[in-house]
Amino acid sequence: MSNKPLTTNPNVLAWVDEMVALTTPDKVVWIDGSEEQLEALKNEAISTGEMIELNQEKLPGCLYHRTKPNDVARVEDRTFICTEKKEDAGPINNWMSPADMKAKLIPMYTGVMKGRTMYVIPYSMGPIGSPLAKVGVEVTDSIYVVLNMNIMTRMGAQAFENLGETSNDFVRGLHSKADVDPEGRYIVQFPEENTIWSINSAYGGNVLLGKKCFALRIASFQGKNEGWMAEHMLILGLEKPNGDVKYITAAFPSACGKTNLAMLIPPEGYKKAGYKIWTVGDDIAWMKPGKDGRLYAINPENGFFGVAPGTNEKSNFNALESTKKNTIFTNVAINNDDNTVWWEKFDKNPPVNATEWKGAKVNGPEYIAEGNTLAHPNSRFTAPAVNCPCLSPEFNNPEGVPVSAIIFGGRRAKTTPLVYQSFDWTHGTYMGSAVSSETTAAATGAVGVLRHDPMAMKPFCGYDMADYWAHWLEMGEKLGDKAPKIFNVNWFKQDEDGNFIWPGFGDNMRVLDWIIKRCEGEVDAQETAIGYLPKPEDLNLKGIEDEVTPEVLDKLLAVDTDLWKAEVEEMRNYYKQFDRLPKALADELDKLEARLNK
Ligand code: OXD
Ligand code: MN
Repeated sequence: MSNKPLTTNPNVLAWVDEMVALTTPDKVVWIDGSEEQLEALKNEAISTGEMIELNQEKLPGCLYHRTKPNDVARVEDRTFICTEKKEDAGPINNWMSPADMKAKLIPMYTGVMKGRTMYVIPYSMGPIGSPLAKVGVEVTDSIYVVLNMNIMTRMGAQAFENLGETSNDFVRGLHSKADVDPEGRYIVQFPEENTIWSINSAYGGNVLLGKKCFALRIASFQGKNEGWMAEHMLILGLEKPNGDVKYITAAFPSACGKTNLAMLIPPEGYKKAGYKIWTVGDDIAWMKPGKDGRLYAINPENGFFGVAPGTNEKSNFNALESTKKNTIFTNVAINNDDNTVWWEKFDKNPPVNATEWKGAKVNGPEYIAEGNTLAHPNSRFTAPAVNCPCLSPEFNNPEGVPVSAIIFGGRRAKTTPLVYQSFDWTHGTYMGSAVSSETTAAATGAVGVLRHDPMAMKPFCGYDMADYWAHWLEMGEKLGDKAPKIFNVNWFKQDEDGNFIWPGFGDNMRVLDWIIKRCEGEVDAQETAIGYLPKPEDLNLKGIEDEVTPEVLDKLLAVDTDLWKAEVEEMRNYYKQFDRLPKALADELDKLEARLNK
Protein backbone atom coordinates (compact mmCIF):
# COMPACT_ATOMS: atom_id res chain seq x y z
CA MET A 1 0.00 0.00 0.00
CA SER A 2 1.36 3.39 -0.95
CA ASN A 3 0.31 6.94 -1.57
CA LYS A 4 1.09 8.36 -4.99
CA PRO A 5 4.67 9.30 -5.95
CA LEU A 6 5.13 13.06 -5.85
CA THR A 7 7.16 13.19 -9.04
CA THR A 8 7.27 11.68 -12.49
CA ASN A 9 11.07 12.09 -12.66
CA PRO A 10 12.13 8.64 -13.93
CA ASN A 11 15.49 8.76 -12.11
CA VAL A 12 13.83 9.31 -8.76
CA LEU A 13 11.17 6.67 -9.43
CA ALA A 14 13.70 4.06 -10.55
CA TRP A 15 15.90 4.64 -7.51
CA VAL A 16 12.99 4.51 -5.05
CA ASP A 17 11.80 1.28 -6.70
CA GLU A 18 15.26 -0.16 -6.25
CA MET A 19 15.34 0.80 -2.56
CA VAL A 20 11.87 -0.68 -2.04
CA ALA A 21 12.95 -3.93 -3.70
CA LEU A 22 16.01 -4.05 -1.45
CA THR A 23 14.38 -3.22 1.88
CA THR A 24 10.82 -4.56 1.22
CA PRO A 25 8.77 -2.21 3.41
CA ASP A 26 5.08 -3.03 3.97
CA LYS A 27 4.14 0.44 2.87
CA VAL A 28 5.69 3.43 1.08
CA VAL A 29 4.69 6.96 2.04
CA TRP A 30 5.82 9.95 -0.02
CA ILE A 31 6.30 12.97 2.22
CA ASP A 32 4.58 15.98 0.69
CA GLY A 33 5.31 18.27 3.64
CA SER A 34 1.65 19.15 4.24
CA GLU A 35 0.42 20.09 7.72
CA GLU A 36 -2.10 17.22 7.71
CA GLN A 37 0.49 14.61 6.85
CA LEU A 38 2.95 15.90 9.45
CA GLU A 39 0.25 16.08 12.09
CA ALA A 40 -0.75 12.47 11.39
CA LEU A 41 2.88 11.32 11.62
CA LYS A 42 3.38 13.21 14.88
CA ASN A 43 0.30 11.58 16.36
CA GLU A 44 1.42 8.16 15.21
CA ALA A 45 4.87 8.66 16.77
CA ILE A 46 3.28 9.86 20.01
CA SER A 47 0.95 6.85 20.10
CA THR A 48 3.83 4.39 19.73
CA GLY A 49 6.01 6.22 22.29
CA GLU A 50 8.66 7.14 19.71
CA MET A 51 7.94 10.79 20.53
CA ILE A 52 6.63 12.33 23.74
CA GLU A 53 4.45 15.41 23.60
CA LEU A 54 5.75 18.16 25.90
CA ASN A 55 3.72 20.85 27.70
CA GLN A 56 1.82 22.43 24.82
CA GLU A 57 1.16 25.67 26.66
CA LYS A 58 4.75 26.33 27.62
CA LEU A 59 6.37 24.64 24.62
CA PRO A 60 3.79 24.68 21.81
CA GLY A 61 4.46 22.19 19.03
CA CYS A 62 7.43 20.71 20.92
CA LEU A 63 8.22 17.01 21.09
CA TYR A 64 10.70 14.88 22.98
CA HIS A 65 12.68 11.87 21.80
CA ARG A 66 15.07 9.53 23.55
CA THR A 67 17.61 7.51 21.56
CA LYS A 68 19.13 4.22 22.62
CA PRO A 69 21.99 4.85 25.07
CA ASN A 70 24.41 3.31 22.55
CA ASP A 71 23.35 5.80 19.88
CA VAL A 72 24.00 9.34 21.06
CA ALA A 73 26.58 10.88 18.73
CA ARG A 74 28.20 10.83 15.32
CA VAL A 75 30.41 7.78 14.85
CA GLU A 76 33.56 8.86 13.04
CA ASP A 77 35.21 5.45 13.21
CA ARG A 78 32.23 3.96 11.35
CA THR A 79 31.98 6.74 8.78
CA PHE A 80 33.36 5.88 5.34
CA ILE A 81 34.18 7.65 2.11
CA CYS A 82 33.84 5.05 -0.64
CA THR A 83 35.58 6.24 -3.78
CA GLU A 84 36.78 3.84 -6.48
CA LYS A 85 40.41 4.68 -5.69
CA LYS A 86 41.63 4.77 -2.11
CA GLU A 87 43.89 7.76 -2.83
CA ASP A 88 40.85 9.83 -3.73
CA ALA A 89 39.49 9.46 -0.20
CA GLY A 90 42.89 10.49 1.13
CA PRO A 91 44.88 9.42 4.19
CA ILE A 92 42.57 10.71 6.94
CA ASN A 93 39.22 9.27 5.83
CA ASN A 94 38.08 5.70 6.44
CA TRP A 95 37.87 4.06 3.04
CA MET A 96 36.46 0.93 1.46
CA SER A 97 35.80 0.35 -2.24
CA PRO A 98 32.17 0.92 -3.26
CA ALA A 99 31.86 -2.73 -4.35
CA ASP A 100 33.20 -4.11 -1.07
CA MET A 101 31.07 -1.75 1.00
CA LYS A 102 27.94 -2.67 -0.93
CA ALA A 103 28.73 -6.37 -0.60
CA LYS A 104 28.91 -5.82 3.12
CA LEU A 105 25.80 -3.67 3.49
CA ILE A 106 23.36 -5.13 0.98
CA PRO A 107 22.72 -8.23 3.09
CA MET A 108 22.07 -5.93 6.05
CA TYR A 109 19.58 -3.81 4.08
CA THR A 110 17.84 -6.81 2.50
CA GLY A 111 14.31 -6.96 3.88
CA VAL A 112 15.24 -4.59 6.70
CA MET A 113 11.98 -2.61 6.38
CA LYS A 114 9.71 -5.67 6.43
CA GLY A 115 6.81 -4.83 8.75
CA ARG A 116 7.74 -1.14 8.58
CA THR A 117 6.83 1.88 6.50
CA MET A 118 9.31 3.53 4.16
CA TYR A 119 9.05 7.32 4.10
CA VAL A 120 10.32 8.99 0.94
CA ILE A 121 11.50 12.48 1.82
CA PRO A 122 12.21 14.99 -0.95
CA TYR A 123 14.14 18.00 0.34
CA SER A 124 16.09 21.01 -0.79
CA MET A 125 19.35 22.07 0.79
CA GLY A 126 19.23 25.83 0.33
CA PRO A 127 16.30 28.12 -0.41
CA ILE A 128 13.90 26.72 -3.02
CA GLY A 129 14.82 28.23 -6.36
CA SER A 130 18.32 29.28 -5.30
CA PRO A 131 21.01 28.68 -7.91
CA LEU A 132 23.11 27.38 -5.03
CA ALA A 133 20.47 24.94 -3.72
CA LYS A 134 20.52 21.18 -4.32
CA VAL A 135 17.92 18.48 -4.02
CA GLY A 136 18.13 15.30 -2.00
CA VAL A 137 15.80 12.37 -1.49
CA GLU A 138 16.07 10.36 1.69
CA VAL A 139 14.23 7.11 2.24
CA THR A 140 13.96 6.08 5.88
CA ASP A 141 11.99 3.88 8.25
CA SER A 142 11.97 6.49 11.00
CA ILE A 143 9.26 9.07 11.70
CA TYR A 144 11.78 10.86 13.93
CA VAL A 145 13.88 11.42 10.82
CA VAL A 146 10.88 12.78 8.88
CA LEU A 147 9.98 15.23 11.64
CA ASN A 148 13.58 16.41 12.06
CA MET A 149 14.14 16.76 8.30
CA ASN A 150 11.01 18.92 8.25
CA ILE A 151 12.80 21.36 10.58
CA MET A 152 16.32 21.11 9.18
CA THR A 153 15.53 21.29 5.44
CA ARG A 154 12.95 22.65 2.99
CA MET A 155 11.08 19.36 2.84
CA GLY A 156 8.22 18.13 0.68
CA ALA A 157 6.80 18.28 -2.83
CA GLN A 158 8.33 21.73 -3.45
CA ALA A 159 11.78 20.13 -3.61
CA PHE A 160 10.78 18.08 -6.66
CA GLU A 161 9.64 21.25 -8.43
CA ASN A 162 13.20 22.45 -8.04
CA LEU A 163 14.59 19.21 -9.42
CA GLY A 164 12.48 19.15 -12.57
CA GLU A 165 11.08 16.33 -14.64
CA THR A 166 14.20 14.65 -15.89
CA SER A 167 17.24 15.77 -13.91
CA ASN A 168 19.44 13.16 -12.32
CA ASP A 169 21.15 15.72 -10.09
CA PHE A 170 19.84 14.65 -6.69
CA VAL A 171 21.53 13.01 -3.74
CA ARG A 172 20.21 9.56 -2.90
CA GLY A 173 20.05 8.82 0.82
CA LEU A 174 19.11 5.41 2.17
CA HIS A 175 18.58 5.17 5.92
CA SER A 176 17.34 2.34 8.08
CA LYS A 177 17.51 2.32 11.83
CA ALA A 178 17.50 -1.50 11.47
CA ASP A 179 18.13 -2.82 15.03
CA VAL A 180 20.18 0.20 16.14
CA ASP A 181 23.01 -2.27 16.59
CA PRO A 182 26.31 -0.42 17.17
CA GLU A 183 28.25 -3.34 15.65
CA GLY A 184 26.34 -2.98 12.41
CA ARG A 185 26.36 0.82 12.35
CA TYR A 186 27.69 2.37 9.14
CA ILE A 187 27.55 5.91 7.78
CA VAL A 188 28.73 5.65 4.21
CA GLN A 189 29.23 8.22 1.50
CA PHE A 190 29.66 7.27 -2.17
CA PRO A 191 30.67 10.70 -3.50
CA GLU A 192 31.12 9.48 -7.07
CA GLU A 193 27.51 8.24 -7.07
CA ASN A 194 25.81 11.09 -5.14
CA THR A 195 24.75 8.44 -2.67
CA ILE A 196 24.62 8.01 1.12
CA TRP A 197 23.85 4.82 3.02
CA SER A 198 23.25 4.91 6.76
CA ILE A 199 22.24 1.94 8.89
CA ASN A 200 21.74 0.96 12.54
CA SER A 201 21.59 4.45 13.97
CA ALA A 202 18.71 6.75 14.84
CA TYR A 203 20.82 9.70 16.06
CA GLY A 204 20.77 13.11 14.32
CA GLY A 205 24.11 13.56 12.56
CA ASN A 206 24.05 9.92 11.39
CA VAL A 207 20.52 9.89 10.02
CA LEU A 208 19.48 13.43 9.02
CA LEU A 209 21.30 12.78 5.78
CA GLY A 210 20.92 16.34 4.48
CA LYS A 211 23.29 17.67 7.12
CA LYS A 212 26.83 16.33 7.54
CA CYS A 213 26.53 13.50 4.99
CA PHE A 214 25.15 15.58 2.10
CA ALA A 215 25.74 19.27 2.88
CA LEU A 216 29.38 18.63 3.83
CA ARG A 217 30.75 15.25 2.67
CA ILE A 218 28.95 14.86 -0.66
CA ALA A 219 28.70 18.62 -1.28
CA SER A 220 32.42 19.23 -0.69
CA PHE A 221 33.09 16.74 -3.49
CA GLN A 222 30.45 18.33 -5.74
CA GLY A 223 31.90 21.76 -4.98
CA LYS A 224 35.36 20.67 -6.08
CA ASN A 225 33.98 19.44 -9.41
CA GLU A 226 31.56 22.33 -9.94
CA GLY A 227 33.60 25.31 -8.73
CA TRP A 228 32.09 26.09 -5.34
CA MET A 229 32.77 25.36 -1.67
CA ALA A 230 30.89 23.44 1.03
CA GLU A 231 32.25 24.42 4.43
CA HIS A 232 31.70 23.69 8.14
CA MET A 233 31.07 27.37 8.78
CA LEU A 234 28.60 29.66 10.47
CA ILE A 235 27.44 32.74 8.55
CA LEU A 236 26.67 36.01 10.33
CA GLY A 237 25.90 39.58 9.32
CA LEU A 238 27.44 42.45 11.28
CA GLU A 239 25.25 45.54 10.99
CA LYS A 240 26.98 48.85 11.56
CA PRO A 241 25.24 51.94 12.96
CA ASN A 242 24.80 53.29 9.42
CA GLY A 243 22.78 50.18 8.50
CA ASP A 244 25.49 48.66 6.32
CA VAL A 245 25.76 44.87 6.88
CA LYS A 246 29.00 42.95 6.35
CA TYR A 247 29.01 39.14 6.25
CA ILE A 248 31.49 36.85 7.95
CA THR A 249 31.79 33.06 7.83
CA ALA A 250 33.68 31.11 10.49
CA ALA A 251 34.92 27.53 10.80
CA PHE A 252 35.63 26.10 14.24
CA PRO A 253 35.89 22.44 15.23
CA SER A 254 32.78 20.99 16.93
CA ALA A 255 32.20 22.33 20.45
CA CYS A 256 34.13 25.60 19.97
CA GLY A 257 31.04 27.83 20.01
CA LYS A 258 29.91 28.27 16.39
CA THR A 259 26.24 28.57 17.37
CA ASN A 260 27.12 31.09 20.10
CA LEU A 261 29.13 33.29 17.73
CA ALA A 262 26.45 33.09 15.03
CA MET A 263 23.83 34.39 17.49
CA LEU A 264 26.02 36.80 19.43
CA ILE A 265 24.48 39.71 21.32
CA PRO A 266 26.88 42.69 21.22
CA PRO A 267 28.10 44.33 24.45
CA GLU A 268 26.07 47.32 25.75
CA GLY A 269 28.32 49.96 24.19
CA TYR A 270 27.99 48.42 20.75
CA LYS A 271 24.24 47.91 21.12
CA LYS A 272 23.75 51.54 22.11
CA ALA A 273 25.83 52.69 19.16
CA GLY A 274 23.53 50.70 16.83
CA TYR A 275 25.52 47.55 16.05
CA LYS A 276 23.67 44.26 15.57
CA ILE A 277 24.49 40.67 14.66
CA TRP A 278 22.24 38.75 12.25
CA THR A 279 22.34 34.96 11.97
CA VAL A 280 22.34 33.39 8.52
CA GLY A 281 23.63 29.97 9.61
CA ASP A 282 25.26 28.24 12.58
CA ASP A 283 26.95 25.19 11.04
CA ILE A 284 27.25 24.95 7.26
CA ALA A 285 27.98 27.39 4.43
CA TRP A 286 27.81 26.77 0.69
CA MET A 287 29.78 29.44 -1.15
CA LYS A 288 30.12 30.30 -4.82
CA PRO A 289 31.44 33.29 -6.77
CA GLY A 290 28.59 35.62 -7.79
CA LYS A 291 28.12 37.67 -10.93
CA ASP A 292 30.16 40.52 -9.44
CA GLY A 293 33.09 38.15 -8.78
CA ARG A 294 32.67 38.19 -5.00
CA LEU A 295 32.10 35.04 -2.94
CA TYR A 296 28.43 34.51 -1.93
CA ALA A 297 27.23 32.20 0.85
CA ILE A 298 23.97 30.45 1.63
CA ASN A 299 23.07 28.35 4.62
CA PRO A 300 21.78 25.11 3.09
CA GLU A 301 19.89 24.27 6.29
CA ASN A 302 16.53 25.49 7.56
CA GLY A 303 17.00 24.91 11.28
CA PHE A 304 19.51 24.50 14.08
CA PHE A 305 20.58 21.11 15.42
CA GLY A 306 22.25 22.50 18.51
CA VAL A 307 23.86 21.04 21.62
CA ALA A 308 21.48 21.74 24.50
CA PRO A 309 23.70 21.59 27.62
CA GLY A 310 25.33 24.93 28.30
CA THR A 311 22.63 26.82 26.40
CA ASN A 312 20.94 29.37 28.65
CA GLU A 313 19.67 32.93 28.71
CA LYS A 314 23.15 34.30 29.32
CA SER A 315 25.29 32.06 27.10
CA ASN A 316 22.97 32.16 24.09
CA PHE A 317 19.65 33.93 24.56
CA ASN A 318 18.78 33.70 20.87
CA ALA A 319 19.36 29.93 20.68
CA LEU A 320 17.24 29.40 23.78
CA GLU A 321 14.45 31.53 22.30
CA SER A 322 14.65 29.47 19.12
CA THR A 323 13.72 26.33 21.08
CA LYS A 324 10.46 27.62 22.59
CA LYS A 325 8.13 26.29 19.91
CA ASN A 326 7.94 23.59 17.21
CA THR A 327 11.21 22.12 18.45
CA ILE A 328 12.28 18.50 18.92
CA PHE A 329 14.41 17.77 21.97
CA THR A 330 16.59 14.67 21.96
CA ASN A 331 18.14 13.11 25.09
CA VAL A 332 17.65 16.12 27.37
CA ALA A 333 15.97 15.66 30.78
CA ILE A 334 12.27 16.12 31.47
CA ASN A 335 10.89 18.13 34.36
CA ASN A 336 7.92 16.00 35.35
CA ASP A 337 6.23 18.77 37.36
CA ASP A 338 5.23 20.60 34.22
CA ASN A 339 6.38 18.31 31.39
CA THR A 340 9.06 20.71 30.16
CA VAL A 341 12.75 20.20 29.45
CA TRP A 342 15.95 20.74 31.40
CA TRP A 343 19.66 20.29 30.78
CA GLU A 344 22.93 21.10 32.51
CA LYS A 345 23.43 24.88 32.90
CA PHE A 346 19.84 25.55 31.76
CA ASP A 347 19.47 27.23 35.16
CA LYS A 348 20.63 26.57 38.70
CA ASN A 349 17.54 24.54 39.64
CA PRO A 350 17.60 21.00 38.31
CA PRO A 351 14.10 19.56 38.65
CA VAL A 352 13.55 17.43 41.75
CA ASN A 353 10.94 15.41 39.94
CA ALA A 354 13.00 14.58 36.84
CA THR A 355 13.34 11.94 34.15
CA GLU A 356 16.96 11.70 33.13
CA TRP A 357 17.90 11.20 29.49
CA LYS A 358 17.89 7.40 29.59
CA GLY A 359 14.35 7.42 30.99
CA ALA A 360 14.81 6.79 34.72
CA LYS A 361 12.76 8.84 37.17
CA VAL A 362 15.23 10.52 39.55
CA ASN A 363 15.60 13.30 42.09
CA GLY A 364 17.53 15.79 39.94
CA PRO A 365 19.74 17.52 42.55
CA GLU A 366 20.57 14.20 44.26
CA TYR A 367 21.28 12.48 40.96
CA ILE A 368 23.65 15.26 39.94
CA ALA A 369 25.33 15.22 43.37
CA GLU A 370 26.12 11.55 42.74
CA GLY A 371 28.14 12.60 39.70
CA ASN A 372 25.58 12.05 36.94
CA THR A 373 24.17 14.40 34.36
CA LEU A 374 20.42 14.67 33.81
CA ALA A 375 20.80 15.40 30.10
CA HIS A 376 23.25 13.60 27.85
CA PRO A 377 26.25 15.91 27.19
CA ASN A 378 25.46 15.67 23.46
CA SER A 379 21.70 16.10 23.87
CA ARG A 380 20.18 18.31 21.20
CA PHE A 381 17.44 20.65 20.14
CA THR A 382 16.20 20.70 16.56
CA ALA A 383 14.78 24.19 16.21
CA PRO A 384 13.31 25.97 13.16
CA ALA A 385 15.48 28.87 11.98
CA VAL A 386 12.41 31.11 11.76
CA ASN A 387 12.19 31.01 15.56
CA CYS A 388 15.53 32.79 15.93
CA PRO A 389 15.03 36.42 17.05
CA CYS A 390 18.17 37.55 15.19
CA LEU A 391 17.58 35.55 11.99
CA SER A 392 18.95 37.53 9.07
CA PRO A 393 16.40 39.06 6.66
CA GLU A 394 18.69 37.57 3.99
CA PHE A 395 18.21 34.01 5.30
CA ASN A 396 16.05 33.03 2.32
CA ASN A 397 17.83 35.17 -0.26
CA PRO A 398 18.42 32.74 -3.14
CA GLU A 399 21.58 34.60 -4.18
CA GLY A 400 23.15 34.31 -0.72
CA VAL A 401 25.14 37.01 1.05
CA PRO A 402 28.53 38.46 -0.03
CA VAL A 403 31.33 37.30 2.27
CA SER A 404 33.82 39.93 3.46
CA ALA A 405 35.82 37.79 5.88
CA ILE A 406 36.47 34.12 6.62
CA ILE A 407 37.55 33.17 10.13
CA PHE A 408 39.26 30.01 11.35
CA GLY A 409 39.73 29.09 14.98
CA GLY A 410 40.14 26.41 17.59
CA ARG A 411 40.84 25.94 21.27
CA ARG A 412 44.47 26.80 21.94
CA ALA A 413 45.71 27.48 25.47
CA LYS A 414 48.98 29.09 24.45
CA THR A 415 50.40 29.48 20.97
CA THR A 416 47.68 31.28 19.03
CA PRO A 417 46.89 34.96 19.66
CA LEU A 418 43.36 36.34 20.04
CA VAL A 419 43.19 37.31 16.37
CA TYR A 420 45.46 37.70 13.35
CA GLN A 421 45.01 38.18 9.64
CA SER A 422 46.66 36.26 6.84
CA PHE A 423 48.96 38.02 4.39
CA ASP A 424 46.88 36.76 1.49
CA TRP A 425 44.51 33.94 0.42
CA THR A 426 47.25 31.32 0.05
CA HIS A 427 48.59 32.08 3.51
CA GLY A 428 44.98 31.99 4.76
CA THR A 429 44.54 28.54 3.22
CA TYR A 430 47.66 27.47 5.09
CA MET A 431 46.11 28.84 8.30
CA GLY A 432 42.95 26.85 7.64
CA SER A 433 44.95 23.68 7.03
CA ALA A 434 46.65 24.24 10.40
CA VAL A 435 43.44 24.51 12.44
CA SER A 436 43.73 22.36 15.50
CA SER A 437 42.09 22.26 18.87
CA GLU A 438 43.20 21.07 22.26
CA THR A 439 41.08 18.53 24.04
CA THR A 440 39.54 19.61 27.32
CA ALA A 441 39.97 17.72 30.57
CA ALA A 442 36.29 16.89 30.60
CA ALA A 443 36.44 15.18 27.23
CA THR A 444 39.50 12.99 27.49
CA GLY A 445 41.21 13.33 30.83
CA ALA A 446 44.30 14.69 29.09
CA VAL A 447 44.50 18.45 28.75
CA GLY A 448 46.26 20.03 25.84
CA VAL A 449 46.31 17.10 23.43
CA LEU A 450 46.40 18.71 20.02
CA ARG A 451 43.93 17.43 17.45
CA HIS A 452 44.33 18.57 13.87
CA ASP A 453 41.05 19.54 12.28
CA PRO A 454 41.86 21.38 9.03
CA MET A 455 39.19 23.96 8.20
CA ALA A 456 37.14 22.14 10.91
CA MET A 457 36.46 19.62 8.10
CA LYS A 458 38.37 16.57 9.29
CA PRO A 459 35.23 14.48 9.87
CA PHE A 460 33.35 16.07 6.99
CA CYS A 461 35.55 16.26 3.89
CA GLY A 462 34.25 13.85 1.23
CA TYR A 463 37.57 13.43 -0.57
CA ASP A 464 41.33 13.71 -0.12
CA MET A 465 42.06 16.60 2.25
CA ALA A 466 45.09 17.60 0.18
CA ASP A 467 42.92 17.88 -2.96
CA TYR A 468 40.49 19.93 -0.91
CA TRP A 469 43.32 22.35 -0.04
CA ALA A 470 44.19 22.51 -3.74
CA HIS A 471 40.56 23.41 -4.41
CA TRP A 472 40.79 26.22 -1.85
CA LEU A 473 43.87 27.56 -3.64
CA GLU A 474 42.06 27.40 -6.99
CA MET A 475 39.08 29.27 -5.59
CA GLY A 476 41.46 31.96 -4.36
CA GLU A 477 42.91 32.33 -7.82
CA LYS A 478 39.44 32.60 -9.31
CA LEU A 479 38.35 35.23 -6.78
CA GLY A 480 41.54 37.26 -7.09
CA ASP A 481 41.37 40.63 -5.32
CA LYS A 482 37.64 40.10 -4.64
CA ALA A 483 38.42 37.19 -2.30
CA PRO A 484 37.31 37.52 1.34
CA LYS A 485 40.08 38.34 3.80
CA ILE A 486 41.11 35.42 6.02
CA PHE A 487 41.59 35.58 9.80
CA ASN A 488 42.30 33.25 12.70
CA VAL A 489 40.85 33.70 16.17
CA ASN A 490 41.40 32.02 19.52
CA TRP A 491 38.88 32.74 22.28
CA PHE A 492 40.52 30.17 24.55
CA LYS A 493 43.93 31.56 25.51
CA GLN A 494 44.87 30.79 29.12
CA ASP A 495 47.14 32.19 31.81
CA GLU A 496 49.68 30.11 33.74
CA ASP A 497 46.92 28.92 36.09
CA GLY A 498 44.71 27.70 33.30
CA ASN A 499 42.19 30.56 33.44
CA PHE A 500 40.77 31.92 30.21
CA ILE A 501 42.05 35.45 29.72
CA TRP A 502 39.55 36.62 27.09
CA PRO A 503 35.92 37.03 28.24
CA GLY A 504 34.48 35.59 25.01
CA PHE A 505 30.76 35.33 24.21
CA GLY A 506 29.30 38.80 23.42
CA ASP A 507 32.71 40.41 23.80
CA ASN A 508 33.87 38.52 20.72
CA MET A 509 32.05 41.36 18.94
CA ARG A 510 35.13 43.48 19.60
CA VAL A 511 37.22 41.13 17.49
CA LEU A 512 34.60 40.97 14.72
CA ASP A 513 34.60 44.78 14.71
CA TRP A 514 38.39 44.84 14.16
CA ILE A 515 38.10 42.21 11.44
CA ILE A 516 35.53 44.24 9.50
CA LYS A 517 37.59 47.41 9.97
CA ARG A 518 40.55 45.56 8.44
CA CYS A 519 38.38 44.47 5.51
CA GLU A 520 37.32 48.07 4.97
CA GLY A 521 40.88 49.37 5.23
CA GLU A 522 39.94 51.47 8.26
CA VAL A 523 42.73 50.34 10.59
CA ASP A 524 46.39 49.59 10.24
CA ALA A 525 47.99 46.50 11.83
CA GLN A 526 51.30 45.22 13.15
CA GLU A 527 53.06 42.92 10.75
CA THR A 528 54.47 39.86 12.53
CA ALA A 529 55.99 36.56 11.44
CA ILE A 530 52.58 34.84 11.61
CA GLY A 531 50.41 37.55 10.03
CA TYR A 532 48.84 40.94 10.78
CA LEU A 533 47.91 41.51 14.43
CA PRO A 534 45.81 44.35 15.86
CA LYS A 535 47.60 47.36 17.25
CA PRO A 536 46.51 47.29 20.90
CA GLU A 537 44.80 50.67 20.60
CA ASP A 538 42.64 49.43 17.71
CA LEU A 539 40.75 46.85 19.77
CA ASN A 540 37.74 48.47 21.41
CA LEU A 541 37.86 47.34 25.05
CA LYS A 542 35.48 49.93 26.48
CA GLY A 543 33.64 48.36 29.40
CA ILE A 544 36.08 45.48 29.93
CA GLU A 545 39.23 47.46 30.78
CA ASP A 546 39.21 46.01 34.31
CA GLU A 547 39.34 42.48 32.97
CA VAL A 548 41.42 42.96 29.87
CA THR A 549 44.16 45.19 31.27
CA PRO A 550 47.09 46.28 29.08
CA GLU A 551 49.10 43.35 30.53
CA VAL A 552 46.38 40.85 29.63
CA LEU A 553 46.05 42.36 26.17
CA ASP A 554 49.78 41.96 25.79
CA LYS A 555 49.42 38.24 26.48
CA LEU A 556 46.41 37.94 24.16
CA LEU A 557 48.38 39.44 21.29
CA ALA A 558 51.75 37.83 22.03
CA VAL A 559 53.57 35.83 19.34
CA ASP A 560 56.00 33.53 21.14
CA THR A 561 58.66 32.60 18.59
CA ASP A 562 59.66 29.35 20.32
CA LEU A 563 56.09 28.11 20.51
CA TRP A 564 55.59 29.03 16.85
CA LYS A 565 58.74 27.17 15.82
CA ALA A 566 57.33 24.13 17.58
CA GLU A 567 54.08 24.70 15.67
CA VAL A 568 56.02 24.65 12.39
CA GLU A 569 57.58 21.31 13.38
CA GLU A 570 54.14 19.96 14.27
CA MET A 571 52.77 21.02 10.87
CA ARG A 572 55.74 19.54 9.01
CA ASN A 573 54.97 16.22 10.65
CA TYR A 574 51.27 16.52 10.02
CA TYR A 575 51.72 17.33 6.34
CA LYS A 576 53.94 14.24 5.79
CA GLN A 577 50.96 11.93 5.40
CA PHE A 578 49.54 13.88 2.44
CA ASP A 579 51.11 12.64 -0.80
CA ARG A 580 49.19 15.23 -2.77
CA LEU A 581 50.04 18.21 -0.55
CA PRO A 582 49.95 21.32 -2.78
CA LYS A 583 53.40 22.80 -3.16
CA ALA A 584 52.03 26.24 -2.31
CA LEU A 585 51.20 25.03 1.21
CA ALA A 586 54.62 23.43 1.74
CA ASP A 587 56.06 26.77 0.61
CA GLU A 588 53.88 28.66 3.10
CA LEU A 589 55.29 26.53 5.89
CA ASP A 590 58.85 27.28 4.74
CA LYS A 591 58.06 30.97 4.54
CA LEU A 592 56.58 30.98 8.03
CA GLU A 593 59.69 29.27 9.35
CA ALA A 594 61.95 31.74 7.58
CA ARG A 595 60.03 34.69 9.05
CA LEU A 596 60.28 33.15 12.55
CA ASN A 597 64.05 32.72 12.13
CA LYS A 598 64.61 36.29 11.00
C1 OXD B 1 27.66 19.15 14.76
C2 OXD B 1 29.09 18.80 14.83
O1 OXD B 1 26.83 18.39 15.28
O2 OXD B 1 29.90 19.51 14.23
O3 OXD B 1 27.34 20.19 14.16
O4 OXD B 1 29.43 17.82 15.49
MN1 MN C 1 28.96 21.03 13.06
